[in-house]
Amino acid sequence: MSAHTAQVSLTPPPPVGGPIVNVSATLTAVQAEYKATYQLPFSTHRVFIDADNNPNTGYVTGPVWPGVGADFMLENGFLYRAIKNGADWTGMWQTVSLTPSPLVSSTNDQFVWRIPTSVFGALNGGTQKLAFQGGEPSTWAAAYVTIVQQ
Ligand SMILES: [Ca+2]
Repeated sequence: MSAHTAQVSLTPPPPVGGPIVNVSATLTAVQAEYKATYQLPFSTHRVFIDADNNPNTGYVTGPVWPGVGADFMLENGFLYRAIKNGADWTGMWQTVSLTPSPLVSSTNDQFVWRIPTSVFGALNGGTQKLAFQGGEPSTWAAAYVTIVQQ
């Protein structure tokens, strides 16, 4: 037996690639699909959707993502619509009733949401800017994603 003592770390290493990885999305005239793998045990899994690609409308996700004005937000099994503009979370979101749930899978921590493109209505500008977030504590994907309707 060695006289030396070993230093044992009880802190797990950070997840490889970051806490939120494999981020992707597609938008067609019929359906929008959003995917991300959340590698930490977050209780909330969110996608902020700037449907009109206008940072001045919807929820301003800055200071991390000042370029995103999220008109919609997916959170776990629900879709919400921003009913005002700016960075004030209070009173920002109204539930959009969808059946079935927009969350179609969370197997192996890969979250897949699908929603009909029609829910974006007049806010569908054909280009969306997306910010993926987990919480709490608030943790953002390494980069936001821009998608163009196919
Ligand atoms: Ca917007």
